[in-house]
Amino acid sequence: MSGLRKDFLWGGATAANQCEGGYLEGKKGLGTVDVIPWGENRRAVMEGVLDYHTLPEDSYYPSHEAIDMYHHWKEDIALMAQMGFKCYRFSIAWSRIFPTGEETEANEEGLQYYENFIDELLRHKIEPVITICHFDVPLALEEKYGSWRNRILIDCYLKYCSVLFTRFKGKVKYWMTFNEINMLMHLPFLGAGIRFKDGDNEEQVKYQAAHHELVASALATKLAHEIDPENQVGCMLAAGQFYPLTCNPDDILEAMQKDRGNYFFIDVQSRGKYPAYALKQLEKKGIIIQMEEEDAKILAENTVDYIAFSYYSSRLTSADPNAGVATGGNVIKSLRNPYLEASDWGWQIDPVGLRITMNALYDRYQKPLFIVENGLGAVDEVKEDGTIDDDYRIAYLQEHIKQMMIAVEEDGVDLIGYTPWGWIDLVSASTGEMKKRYGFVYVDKDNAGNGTLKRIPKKSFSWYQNVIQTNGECLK
Ligand code: BGP
Repeated sequence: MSGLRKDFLWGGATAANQCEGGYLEGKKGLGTVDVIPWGENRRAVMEGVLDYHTLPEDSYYPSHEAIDMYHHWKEDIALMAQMGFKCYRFSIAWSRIFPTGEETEANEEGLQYYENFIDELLRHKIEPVITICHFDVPLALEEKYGSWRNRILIDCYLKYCSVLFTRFKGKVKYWMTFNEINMLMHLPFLGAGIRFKDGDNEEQVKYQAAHHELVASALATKLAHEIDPENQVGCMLAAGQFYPLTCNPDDILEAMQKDRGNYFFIDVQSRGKYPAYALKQLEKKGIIIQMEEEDAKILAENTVDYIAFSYYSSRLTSADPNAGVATGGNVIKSLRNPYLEASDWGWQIDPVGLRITMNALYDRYQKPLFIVENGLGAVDEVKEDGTIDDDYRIAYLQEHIKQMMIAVEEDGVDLIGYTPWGWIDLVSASTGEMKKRYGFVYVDKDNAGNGTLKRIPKKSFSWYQNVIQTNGECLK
């Protein structure tokens, strides 16, 4: 018997901007992600240092069509059902509900689209798990107010949340307020729609925006609980424990500080106040966050119910800026760990790191965890007979699930579920590519947007089906 909960939520994860497409259909407005191009300018736009208004006219924007789930949704839900999904983590495109973010009435067409989608999931007994904001802000709010740097975004966001909680009451229980909230510090435009202007103190702008998101998250949690006490609201962290390069105490300290840089957000969302180390650091940097009198109370009284996180890899750091060799990874910088293999994109593969990260999070917060992203981005080849043998992906997931189960069975971590990232191939957030594939289902489309969009189950499809069926007992 597997030690996982009987109602363990096996499933998969995606985000609207990376799979939906239909970027202007159904009266949808533009979102910040819709102006992030594929190619050499992508990174600078995501960092908020290149103004998207200045991009060449022939730029290609992968979110506009993505894998066109907007039109393929029934077929895609049928595939999830075939795999036996217990849940599906997806995001709602804010600008589909409020095209400019400031309408007084929600866009009925957008709401109806998601309602049909949710009803179809429920018909298949698949629990919807919703990310309210996954890297997208209505572009009009960015243009008019500078996105989350302005406190007015809190009201816009709450209006949006209120519509979702009311409309989907009784149908949706699991919510996450912001995807990878700590991404704001690393890719401010992707994470929070922050575009820097001349003369900006970038750190100041980022922490102010973070504060607004943290207050918004707490108020959304409050609202969700008021509208339906059954609602469970989670925060969401781009996780991955930092290891020290050596046992030099300076390296250990550096690893601790780096972890805090990420934990800061979750410390506030889960413990309800700015941690002492953060207050000291802000003071040292001369950053003064504008707060309203009631903010402390709001944060304290509305902490999250569970801790959701993505895990792709551990990270490695040193106090010596010249030590070690830099490597790729999910945006946050890391050194090369000689004990680990890496993916084709340089993301290091560390299944034991998942167990370590789960324990670190559970020790720190003592709240149920939810692994809402994990997976291997790889190049897949369609063989002549039309099949795809992604044994490398199966091996990656096998090892991670093994460690996840050890964390539950031997360490006693309370875990709600597991939703591997990109259960169906979709646009990569960091590179905008299609070539970097995560799915159990292949989608015929290339980096430049060519392809039939045909869905083809890979070898991992039936493998995962069996994992779910045996509640993780059989990983072969
Ligand atoms: C996380 C994001 C996802 C997703 C994933 C994989 O940071 O929450 O949106 O894209 O990483 O990253 P990538 O697509 O860059 O391979």
